[in-house]
Amino acid sequence: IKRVSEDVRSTKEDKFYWFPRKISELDKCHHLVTKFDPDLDLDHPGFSDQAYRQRRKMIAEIAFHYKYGEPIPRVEYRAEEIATWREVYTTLKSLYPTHACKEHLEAFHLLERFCGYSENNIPQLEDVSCFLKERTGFQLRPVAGLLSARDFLSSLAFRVFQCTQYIRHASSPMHSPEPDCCHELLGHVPMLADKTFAQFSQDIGLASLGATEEEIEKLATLYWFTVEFGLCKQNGIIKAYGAGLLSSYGELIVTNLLSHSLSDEPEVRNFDPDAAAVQPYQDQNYQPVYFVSESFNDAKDKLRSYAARIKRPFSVKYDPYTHSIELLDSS
Ligand code: NLE
Ligand code: FE2
Repeated sequence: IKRVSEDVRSTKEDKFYWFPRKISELDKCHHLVTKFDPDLDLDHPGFSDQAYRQRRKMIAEIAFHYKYGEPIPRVEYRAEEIATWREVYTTLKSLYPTHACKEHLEAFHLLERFCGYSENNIPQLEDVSCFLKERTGFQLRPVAGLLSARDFLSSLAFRVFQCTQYIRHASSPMHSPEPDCCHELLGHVPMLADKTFAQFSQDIGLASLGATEEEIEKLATLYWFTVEFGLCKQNGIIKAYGAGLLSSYGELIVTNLLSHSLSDEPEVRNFDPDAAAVQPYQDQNYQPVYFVSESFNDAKDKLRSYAARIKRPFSVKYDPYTHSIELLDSS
């Protein structure tokens, strides 16, 4: 509540939330939400594992100290962490040929060749960030846990993806309600290597800058049903492109994409941003509803027309040369 009054700036008679205008100001976008914290959440699989909680704290320190422009410090992962990674990696890899969209498959192949992706190695964020910069101009920065939707989305406006660096607890490899490095590296990173998808992600970010709380909530929900849990049709077959699916073999199998008829459980609907933006979602367990897009281009166009209808006292333009936001007065 306090943050609200602090963050509302006024220009002329219009009030809007503070937002970063240049990429280095993402250093100020670090507000965590305490959901899923292994120290606070009794249901967290690591709650009674002191060693795990200690390790999470160590890795979180990297994110707390990180400043824009620095290389992302490397983590030397431990044998038990690599064992969890191996379990997740090998199972998902066996599902991708039938369940993942072609953009994911292509990028995954490149990541194995050039970025240290293998069942025996947890790739380093710094290496992956360099790879993405070359592909789509996206880059990573380390984050200690789940960020507020406003801070998370605003980084996307700059083609910066906030990435966790710790790994899920060994007792629940097939699904984690919170992001971890399996989710980021196996779910998000391959998709961010695709040009159209990268633009789609940045568009959501740009739409969020200075938006009202209500609009942020809707954009975060849209993000949830696309970037996290989106499906798309390729050659008449439903495939996954959402990172939350592509990093959870428990959920990827349960979606039962291979035998879907549109009336089965879970429910699969055609993507419509106005509907997706207000659809209640499940963030503890598997989704009861998914949205399927015709293509990324189609999803991008639909999102753009949704975003154009959001009322703001200004419009924004990203300057890729200076990594900054230009404000255009639209009143
Ligand atoms: N459920 C996903 C997984 O197990 O990797 C993470 C989703 C984070 C929003
Ligand atoms: Fe995610």
